[in-house]
Amino acid sequence: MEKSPGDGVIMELYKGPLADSLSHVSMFIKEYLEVGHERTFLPSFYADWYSKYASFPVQKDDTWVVTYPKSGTTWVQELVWCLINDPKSPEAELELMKRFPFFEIESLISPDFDKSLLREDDPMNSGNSWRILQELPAPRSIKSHLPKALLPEQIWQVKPKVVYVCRDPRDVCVSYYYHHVKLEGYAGTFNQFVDFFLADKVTYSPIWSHILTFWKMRHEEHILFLRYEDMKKDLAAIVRQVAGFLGKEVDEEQVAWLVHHCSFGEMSKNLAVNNETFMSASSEAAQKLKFMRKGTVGDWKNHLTEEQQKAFQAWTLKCLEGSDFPYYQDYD
Ligand code: PPS
Repeated sequence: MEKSPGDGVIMELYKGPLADSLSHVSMFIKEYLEVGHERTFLPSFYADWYSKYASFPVQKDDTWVVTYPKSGTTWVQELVWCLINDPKSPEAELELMKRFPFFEIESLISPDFDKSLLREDDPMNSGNSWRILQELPAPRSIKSHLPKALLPEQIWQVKPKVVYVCRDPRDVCVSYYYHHVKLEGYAGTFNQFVDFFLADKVTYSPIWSHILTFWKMRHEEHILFLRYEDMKKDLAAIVRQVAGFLGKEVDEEQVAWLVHHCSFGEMSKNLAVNNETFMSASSEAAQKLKFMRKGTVGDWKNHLTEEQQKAFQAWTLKCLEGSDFPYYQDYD
């Protein structure tokens, strides 16, 4: 499956050495594509969605939250939604996926996947998310994990507000592993998952070019670049920063309310955002895990062997060659 650059993007079915083991990583995905110049790793059926996504009409008063997976997306989504809307209104109790849809979710699920296992109104069920997106009233809030090159082209002309969040790739890798066990039915080992991650052969990889393209755009007026670790350090400061970026005035009482509402403890209890309504894989390991798992900085220290830490270091230094990105290089 290959499209010429004239069609907009190059897509090649991945047939490399990890192809066989990768077919067991997700119950939704059997084959992967490498898409575009960054060779973004995406499910094979993404090909059917590419044009729809590229030509999606963007509105100036949209707010897009864009991240590599497991970087704090849900956390920032809830904060952004509460700043744009009335957080004490009944709508705030609606599932986040319905008030803040996940743009490309349908391209992550095989059309052959047995959807009878899903709730009828599950955003992963055929057509649901795309319909939610079409019907979303303005001002819309939309989540995406797509890299810059694959987001709707109009984002770069219309320039709606885009909040980008990154997180230490080592913590992302740990969180993404548990995500795969819980939500994708992954039954392989953590060590094997680390190999996939460092080879940039997990969905949405490569993470570094994902982060660096937004890092380079961080001074543009319609882009806000955040880090998960800064949110952990001082959420009140981030609440003020995001409010300022969105043009919303907040007093100190509202800041305190938002800090509490968006704390890990509160979000873990909040059914509208804790994603416990998602279908978990059937394994015992999956059933035991929570989407709101740990919410900490540096959990990689509890997971990566010394050898894996060295492999992360070499990979990071290589990916950051020529870049002024200053974080996540503390390998002492
Ligand atoms: S997803 O599936 O890609 O949209 O996941 P995402 O929301 O980006 O990331 C999930 C991780 O973010 C943690 N999380 C939080 N941490 C701190 N405070 C709050 N309020 C919060 N909400 C979500 C969540 O626990 C996942 O990280 P890990 O390390 O797995 O706990």
